[in-house]
Amino acid sequence: MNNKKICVIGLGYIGLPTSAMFATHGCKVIGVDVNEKVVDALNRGEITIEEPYLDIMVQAAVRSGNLIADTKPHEANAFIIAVPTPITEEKRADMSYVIAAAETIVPYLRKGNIVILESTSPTGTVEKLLVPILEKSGLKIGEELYVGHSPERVLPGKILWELVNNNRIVGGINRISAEKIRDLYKIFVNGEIFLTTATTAEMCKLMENTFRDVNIALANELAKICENIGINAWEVIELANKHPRVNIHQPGPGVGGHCLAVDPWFIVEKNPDKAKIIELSRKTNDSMPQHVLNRVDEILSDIKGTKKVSILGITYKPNIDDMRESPIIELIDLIDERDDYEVSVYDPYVKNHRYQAKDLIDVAKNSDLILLAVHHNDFKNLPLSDMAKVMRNKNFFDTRNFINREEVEEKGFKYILLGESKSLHRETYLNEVIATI
Ligand code: SAJ
Repeated sequence: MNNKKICVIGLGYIGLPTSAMFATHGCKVIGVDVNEKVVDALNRGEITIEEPYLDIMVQAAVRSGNLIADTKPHEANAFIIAVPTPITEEKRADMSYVIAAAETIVPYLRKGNIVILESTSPTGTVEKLLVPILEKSGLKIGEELYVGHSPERVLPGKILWELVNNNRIVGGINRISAEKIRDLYKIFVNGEIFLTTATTAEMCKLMENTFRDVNIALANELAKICENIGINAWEVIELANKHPRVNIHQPGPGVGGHCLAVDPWFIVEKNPDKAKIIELSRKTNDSMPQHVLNRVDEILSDIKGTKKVSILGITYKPNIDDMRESPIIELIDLIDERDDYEVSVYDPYVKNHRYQAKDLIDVAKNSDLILLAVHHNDFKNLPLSDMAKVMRNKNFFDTRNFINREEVEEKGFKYILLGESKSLHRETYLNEVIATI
């Protein structure tokens, strides 16, 4: 058991699990949030976000007396800032929550304390934004107050497992800060902890998500190219990835979430003349909802009057309830701007969307096209026959290569796949190739 007292600012997707983790490892944790509802719920042992097993862990932590919530910070040994860093309309990092969090802890800082920024931030945030605020405490930074950045790296849906087992980067404003922060995380982290400077740690975090975004952009570009030249991008990717050093990612209707669709812009913001591939990749991924709509236009070009599109899935990725930056929301907005379309959606994880149908049959009523937008496990076995019965035209547009083509066709649908030729059917194409050899 250890007797550390930790104050976590921000009780969201990262702050709450991190608080519960420290608390169930024997620390006294004060979780701080400006939202009273979140604070009250936590003090009752309840949570306001969805993440597997988090409810059980939080309940145990609160019952043990090790985790309490408040709207104000308390004195502690360590302060962890885990507040959002959203993006503005101008694609710049909105640092107002980080600034506010840093300012609220200043009166509570004491000699020997540690301050850690976990929020994903543009490079230079710790040294140029955080440190000047913390200096108001009168403490000598790096000697009396240890400061650094340790970015979260966990995947929504697997947060608890990844918090413990992922490797972690700790960037300090000096070596002693990094070492103190490492020792704190060692309380629950089983992965390796690597030490570096604060600015390097900030860039590592941004590049991890940028790496993924750029690779998805490459896959999306490939999808568009394959549609033009009459081959199947998914097949290209599967076969190319047989190479031991190639890992092309998956195309789709766009990239969402609060990380991949946001973080690359933080690099562009600080390096507009240099970050060319990064910016183009962002724009490529952002172009996908419009590209999907262009394909819908083609598929339904023969239909006169208002066309109805039924969208399956609106979250930013499968098997979670998170809709932040979801490209499907963008797609729905684009369809909304058109007078010739009607839209209905069904997502088992989402309750109150304005177009939400009550089930898979309801969403398909009078529809001209089923558009599989998110590959939730729930969509593995669709009631295709019953859906077909209530539809006006039986088109199935799979943007995730998720649904079995033969099964869909057997039920009388025309199957269209994102990243595949518009004109040539795959088998027909293969036959043609065989015939010409
Ligand atoms: N996507 C594709 N094609 C792919 C992979 C993903 O289109 O091949 C799309 C998804 O549909 C989704 C988006 O990308 O819309 C992002 O999903 P994701 O599962 O790749 O990542 P996130 O945003 O949920 O979490 C990422 C993770 N980063 C990396 O894997 C490098 C996670 O570890 C980070 O902690 C998180 O960002 C974060 O908070 O930064």
